[in-house]
Amino acid sequence: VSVDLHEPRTGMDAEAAAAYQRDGVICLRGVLDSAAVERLREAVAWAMLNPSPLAQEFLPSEAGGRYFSDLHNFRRNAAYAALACDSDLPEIAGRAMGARSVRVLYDQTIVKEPGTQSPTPWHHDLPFWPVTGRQICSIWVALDEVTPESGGVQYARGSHLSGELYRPTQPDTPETRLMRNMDLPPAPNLSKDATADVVSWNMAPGDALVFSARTLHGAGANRASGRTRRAIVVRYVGEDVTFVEGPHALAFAEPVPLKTGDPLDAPQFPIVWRAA
Ligand SMILES: O=C(O)CCC(=O)C(=O)O
Repeated sequence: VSVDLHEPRTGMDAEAAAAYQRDGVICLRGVLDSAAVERLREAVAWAMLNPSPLAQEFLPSEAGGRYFSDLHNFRRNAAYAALACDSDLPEIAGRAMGARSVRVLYDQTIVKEPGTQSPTPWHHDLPFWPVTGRQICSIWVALDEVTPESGGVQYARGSHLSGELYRPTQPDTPETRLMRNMDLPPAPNLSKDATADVVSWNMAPGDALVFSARTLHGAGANRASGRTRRAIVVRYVGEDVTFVEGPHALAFAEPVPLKTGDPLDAPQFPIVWRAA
């Protein structure tokens, strides 16, 4: 695969929204200032010392490197809450998706330490999640410099428009076999496809990727010696999104009091932005 490497855009304007709609992904420069980045680095360090019951180590300790994930920290940590609910992120999500109102779906912390060999397999997020609709996006905020060597996330440009859905990249166990969408076909490995139209970005701390839940993406190993790759990803939905009962790959700490077809009107999913 050849990856088209870009620099981030400078603002969430109409052109950026059109690019998000067309390509399924954009990268924005300087969404957070350095003080906010520092507060969130401290929050990630806190989360790694105090992991929630839904935290995961994606690698055995003897594998070398470390690939840590935690979920829903905006509900237990003020710095995460400020990012998810009170920063520029909700408005960026609303303008990109063309939504009139924006709710937080959840947040995820992803830390890939240097020497982590395992790639993030190609996938898209929607089949993991208990929702359906068009207005579903993630904002992946870099807390470190990100380059191809440190495992910058790669995206298949325009893949959100294909209409295809692929199974979650869960290990095959009796429990995961019962999850929704595990009967879908596996996502193609675009790293092996010379014709794939793949884009990625060189990012500075505070830059952010905005991408659709339908856009195929994956990431390589972190081969950058001495440079960890910390990110907080906040997932947002607009008003056209409804709930789908599970079980799904994405777990919530508390039961979600909704039925299939309901709007996401529940305390887990606060409204954080409305169009003027
Ligand atoms: O950070 C990564 O390597 C993958 C991120 C990802 O898959 C996501 O945020 O949906």
